[in-house]
Amino acid sequence: MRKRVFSGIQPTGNGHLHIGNLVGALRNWVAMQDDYECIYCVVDLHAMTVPYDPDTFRQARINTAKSLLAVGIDPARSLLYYQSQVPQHAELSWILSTITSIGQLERMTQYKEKQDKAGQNLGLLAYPVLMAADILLHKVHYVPVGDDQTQHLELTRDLVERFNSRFGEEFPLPERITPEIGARVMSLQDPTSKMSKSDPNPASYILLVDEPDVIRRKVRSAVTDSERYVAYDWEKKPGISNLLELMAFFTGRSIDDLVETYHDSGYAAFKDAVAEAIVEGLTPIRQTFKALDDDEVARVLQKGALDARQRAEQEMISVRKKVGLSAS
Ligand code: AQP
Repeated sequence: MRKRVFSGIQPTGNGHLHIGNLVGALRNWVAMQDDYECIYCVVDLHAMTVPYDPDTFRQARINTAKSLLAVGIDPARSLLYYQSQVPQHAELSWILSTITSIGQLERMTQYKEKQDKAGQNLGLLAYPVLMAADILLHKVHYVPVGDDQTQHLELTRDLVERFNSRFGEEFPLPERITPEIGARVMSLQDPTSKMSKSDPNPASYILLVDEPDVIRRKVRSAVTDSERYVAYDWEKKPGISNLLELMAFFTGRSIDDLVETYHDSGYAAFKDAVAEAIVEGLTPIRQTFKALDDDEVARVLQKGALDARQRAEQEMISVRKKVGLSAS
């Protein structure tokens, strides 16, 4: 039997994804379809934990779903659906919340970072419990995520151990899969903080659907340093190191090879080369995104939700029995 993989992505903002999402997570999502049974989810319930506009949320959810299809998630091979259309996610989250310590949730970096702009809502605090439920609902073995999700996955693993010892063996211990290069793509405007789609400054991120000229402008304005040579050194040159990692990803060349080529080229020429590599890599994704029809995409995700609900219900029968909630 093939091992199972689950991962989710939020339709925050207008739902468009950035190259951090692609490099840190989505490239693994696509590659894993060859060897694993993959389950991918647009986690719309998660996205409601920060301020959002209900009138544009439908389109944001569709934009995220279209981005996943455009990068190569294949619904014929992988299960793809909206989290809100599979109510077992919320049910399992409630059960897990009863064995979660509030102190552990309050220590989560993401909670601390987001509570200023989101306000201290209970959903934001409970976010990692819902994420644990997403993963455990499908009893998966691997979770491909970026570096920023390490803490949340640790909590999931703690909950597995707590649940299994309190109620009996139910969930396997999931493992995180993170790329060696690009696990944390940094903001172009502040290379010490991660690239994020809810950053108010659009120059800080490159979207998968950004037009070539927009990409060139954003890379040209990327914050670097006052030196003149290209080198890979996260401590002293975070801006240049970030660009090197991006170029390595989009060209398939090694960092050492790139440093050798661009060491003395000057920052302007290096940035031009980085921009062209990104433009070339994103063009087919942007074109596929534009060719997709919203209604057709909605139908694909509804079909995914139907399958996911059936599978989730099978899993929940066993969970309900263990916690004393079985129907008979
Ligand atoms: N900058 C990043 N570098 C590498 N990986 C990243 N991921 C996100 N940002 C980076 C990975 O993308 C997946 C989906 O993330 P998400 O949208 O569900 O949540 P997030 O981590 O909160 O992403 P953003 O862009 O920062 O969204 P907002 O601004 O809405 O909070 C995850 O696997 C994540 O690791």
